[in-house]
Amino acid sequence: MTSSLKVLADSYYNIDSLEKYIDVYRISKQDPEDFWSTIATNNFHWRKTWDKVLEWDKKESKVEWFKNAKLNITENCIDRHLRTRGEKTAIIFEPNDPKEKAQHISYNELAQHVNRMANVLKNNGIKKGDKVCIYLPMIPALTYTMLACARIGAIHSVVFAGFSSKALSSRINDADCKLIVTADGSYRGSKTVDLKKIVDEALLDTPNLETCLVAKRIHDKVEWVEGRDKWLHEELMNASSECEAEEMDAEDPLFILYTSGSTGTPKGMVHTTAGYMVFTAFTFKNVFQYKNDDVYWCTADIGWITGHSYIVYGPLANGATTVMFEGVPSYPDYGRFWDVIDKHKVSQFYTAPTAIRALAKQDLSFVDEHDLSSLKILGSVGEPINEEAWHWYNDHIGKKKCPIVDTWWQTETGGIMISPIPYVTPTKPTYATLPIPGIQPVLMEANGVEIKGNQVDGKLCIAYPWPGMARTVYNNHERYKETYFSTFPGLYFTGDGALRDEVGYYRITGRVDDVVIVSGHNLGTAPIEDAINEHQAIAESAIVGFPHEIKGSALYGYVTLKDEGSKRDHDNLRKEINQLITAKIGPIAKLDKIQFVNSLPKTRSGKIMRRILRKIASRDTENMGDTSTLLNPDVVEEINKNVL
Ligand code: 6R9
Repeated sequence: MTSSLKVLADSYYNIDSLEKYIDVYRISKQDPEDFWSTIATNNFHWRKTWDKVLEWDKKESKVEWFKNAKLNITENCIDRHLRTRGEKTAIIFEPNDPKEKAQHISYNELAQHVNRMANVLKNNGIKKGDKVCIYLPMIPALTYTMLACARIGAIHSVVFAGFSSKALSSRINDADCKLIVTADGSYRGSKTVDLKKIVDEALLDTPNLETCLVAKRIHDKVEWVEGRDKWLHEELMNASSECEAEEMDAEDPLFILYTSGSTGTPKGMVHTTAGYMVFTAFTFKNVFQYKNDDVYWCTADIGWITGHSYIVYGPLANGATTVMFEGVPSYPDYGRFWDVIDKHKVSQFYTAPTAIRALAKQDLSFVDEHDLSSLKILGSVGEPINEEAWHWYNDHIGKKKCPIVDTWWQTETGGIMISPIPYVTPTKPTYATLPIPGIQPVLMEANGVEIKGNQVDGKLCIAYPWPGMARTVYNNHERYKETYFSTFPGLYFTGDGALRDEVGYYRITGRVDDVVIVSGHNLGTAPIEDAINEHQAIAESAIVGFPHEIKGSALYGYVTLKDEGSKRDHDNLRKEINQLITAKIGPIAKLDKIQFVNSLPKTRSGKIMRRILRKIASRDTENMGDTSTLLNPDVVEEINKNVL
């Protein structure tokens, strides 16, 4: 890049006009390495800078950014802010119960909490490179623990605290975690959840896990395994609040986070230190146009990538104030989100379409009771936002004056890839609009030919590496290559379909594979089928998604019974199936509809044809597409006749 372009990119860490966006996008495409290196040089604290910006081994699908640079992400998220904004609130913790006082945790306090926690981990034998599982509700200890891991170079693996003990133990074992941090329990609206009990069950099956640290939250009695279990508050009392940050290599893993694929077990996506930091910080700054006094709130759970990137790392790297909400949108009533916005004067609000749809169904008085005038920007993430929800969000929450950023991205991408930049990119309902600078989307035909031009649709791929991309699947690089880089060699395949309109705006049309997104949670159908098939009366099953007013998609199961099962009462069986799923995966994966069928449509090679089942479940049977590869075409009619 010539020096004048460098100067241009420098001033563009914050893109604040369409002209700048167009310029900086052009620069980023001409020379992505120089673009990212300029962004990285000027906005972060490095102990040592890189020898090479990008190393890309296409054949091995191996990508390294900022090669040989040294840093610690917590020095960027905490220490460097202490001189200029030590007393600024880093985290506002809003508890489940609105009567419990919110906590304002300053950057100075955050530093102390994180260091203390880091020392607790060290005192319990955790060293650089060790894996730590975190199974905590949305309480400050969750953020402290993640950052404490990063401080000492341990790799965190956060497991969403709604997953069952089976799901938890398999993740602990897959990542070979030595220690788990959990809580005695969690609040969820008017209920409590016995987290420690779930952990106790999981730990029956995790031979290499040594220590279980338990945070006190619901002050309930818990079972105790001497030698293994320790109260976190007691450990913290004996720990110093000073802890040197470990020097990390740019490509040292920062965390593992599991995501479901279309087949097989969940994949432990590995994100590394420097690239992830640069990408989440840059995208946070631009997509939310964060200004110094803003209060930013993302409602996601930190158990998902959205929470990692846009509650914790992106905001803190920018010295922002980020809200952490423990509760649910319906407690004590459906006005809770709007109450929290009013109470903390939230300026950027980032949530999921499924929440918007659920809240839009309630009486408008829940919204109108609250002053939402602090809002400047609204965000959406997790699944396609339908037009009706978009307009409700725009009219009633944004009062038609807050741009909506419909942000498309994935666990694997680390951060936002396609999104409007608010007050810069004109928005269009249901469109994620334009790529972030540095991101090169392409649309592909199934036969591997790129679809150029506008007003086209195809399979969404990314043509050039970006710093935030996951580097591998933990312990299984072959699976990484196979899943993301083999469909279209040399390109990252997202698994999503998209269309590009007449001006080049992107609209995501959904998964092209077998992942179903229920209320914003990605669910692979295979593990659910696996769970059901364990039922002694059941022969086989196939799960597909179908459109659902609130959840976006819901699950529809087709089940064939063994002989003994055919005598059983169907409603009882349905109950048992959902109980099994709850135990094996979690309640989120329960089936909305279960149809008992004589057989499933299969291809000659024995694969269930989910495409057809999807159409039946969605009542979209006019054009079934090509059924010529079916082994048993007559079952289709029978299934369709009895659709629920
Ligand atoms: C961040 C996150 C990724 C999948 C992705 C796509 C869907 C996410 C979307 C969207 C349409 C959006 N998705 N954002 N679809 N519009 N704005 O959700 O990560 O849980 O890994 O899910 O979610 O299908 O491929 P993850």
